[in-house]
Amino acid sequence: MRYTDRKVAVLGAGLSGTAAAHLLKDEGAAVTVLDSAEEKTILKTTIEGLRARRIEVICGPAAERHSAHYEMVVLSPGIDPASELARNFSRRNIAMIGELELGWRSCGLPVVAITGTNGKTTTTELLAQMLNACGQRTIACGNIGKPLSEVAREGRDLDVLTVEVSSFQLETISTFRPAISTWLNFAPDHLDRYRSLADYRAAKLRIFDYQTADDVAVVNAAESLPSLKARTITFSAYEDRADFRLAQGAIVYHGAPVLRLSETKLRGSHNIENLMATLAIGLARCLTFEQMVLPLCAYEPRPHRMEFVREIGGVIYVNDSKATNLDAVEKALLAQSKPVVLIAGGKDKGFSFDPLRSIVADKVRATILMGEMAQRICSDWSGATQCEIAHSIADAVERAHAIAQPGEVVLFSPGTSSFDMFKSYADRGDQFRALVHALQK
Ligand code: UMA
Repeated sequence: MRYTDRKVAVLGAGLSGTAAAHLLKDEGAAVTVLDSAEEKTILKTTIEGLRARRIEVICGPAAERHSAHYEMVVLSPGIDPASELARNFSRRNIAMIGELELGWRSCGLPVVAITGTNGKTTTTELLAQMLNACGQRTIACGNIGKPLSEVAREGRDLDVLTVEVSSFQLETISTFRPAISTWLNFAPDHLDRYRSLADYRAAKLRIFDYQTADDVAVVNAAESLPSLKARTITFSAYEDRADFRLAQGAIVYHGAPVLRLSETKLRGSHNIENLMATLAIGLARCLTFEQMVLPLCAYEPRPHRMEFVREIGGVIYVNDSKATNLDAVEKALLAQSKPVVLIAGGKDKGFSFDPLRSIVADKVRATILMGEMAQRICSDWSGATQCEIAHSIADAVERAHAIAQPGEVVLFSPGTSSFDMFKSYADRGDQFRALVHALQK
């Protein structure tokens, strides 16, 4: 066993930390989980499950004081290496890795890793569905919600892992080497964690750090990336020099049509690039276009991503709760051909909504703002659109219903994360959908 009798601290008792702790226990380590939150705020079943296996759990202020006698520490992605909890260990020079790195070391399978500011989850799901349909056994895991450490423990009979990776996870890798690394796009995000956009980009670029000339990098041709060791395949809906590009309503590869867009259920230029990246990965995994096209055309868009909810009195309601940064809102607005009543706002992630000002002036007739950032967005967009502030999501939906006119779209595309008012973007989107369904005509 890899970690026999090693004293290991795992930071965070969420999905990643819990999976890491169980994996380390399986591998013979003496494990302690430390979490800065009070014990009562953490899932009871999680804590009971850990303690039942003699994994020590320490929560609240005591966790922050507890760093002695460990040989190694495993970090959950949501915990900033610069946080007090993590610095207790780095100050003592205790070896620190992230949960992704831990899972990778134990999984023993080739990995396709997918990063990008937007489209990671869609591409990860699209790819996993396509590979399985083509006979290459895989599961979608990583940032999508299933930690790599959990996959490693399950020991399933798989050919390859399809792993969504975030900048938070990549910050703490030290050997993670995907056979195929995918860079979808880059846009401002997570400025509540990083000091600058350059820091956020540098964390994401680590996806290529351990690749060699035997590996493949699937990259967006519109991005200027440093020179990469891996063999590259490029894609772009805008750049003619890309290997995969767009021509006359089809994705073409080196000039030959591969997939007609009208045959897929995905819409918008961002989704075209997600499809291109998936085809490029399939090509790198020796699949033929004939094999790939059918499963790609069968893929249904997931909830919370430009999801049509309902039409009431000529007004269309769209749930785009997954839009947690400005780039995603911009793409949602660009896809609209009707005047928009926009519901936006949420947690303050450290960026201004000012960059959206001109597209908002162009596409949005009225805006309803909510959450921590409501007042700030209101001043960023002052003069560009009519703004109202709502006190809850129910209030926001009622206000939108009252002002939207036939022929308009009510678009719920918050542009930031949900944690000021909701458990997750999915909880936020579920509440929006339920409120829209409850509206009277
Ligand atoms: N905690 C501390 N101290 C801190 C901060 C947090 O003790 O300073 C504790 C919290 O009290 C909590 C635990 O850490 O108990 C939570 O850990 P976590 O935030 O890493 O959350 P997990 O449940 O482990 O989920 C993580 C990813 N979360 C983040 O990166 C924030 C999930 O991505 C991922 O699905 C999961 O691992 C499985 O791999 C979510 C996410 O929002 C979806 N990701 C970001 C994004 O997509 O934009 C990057």
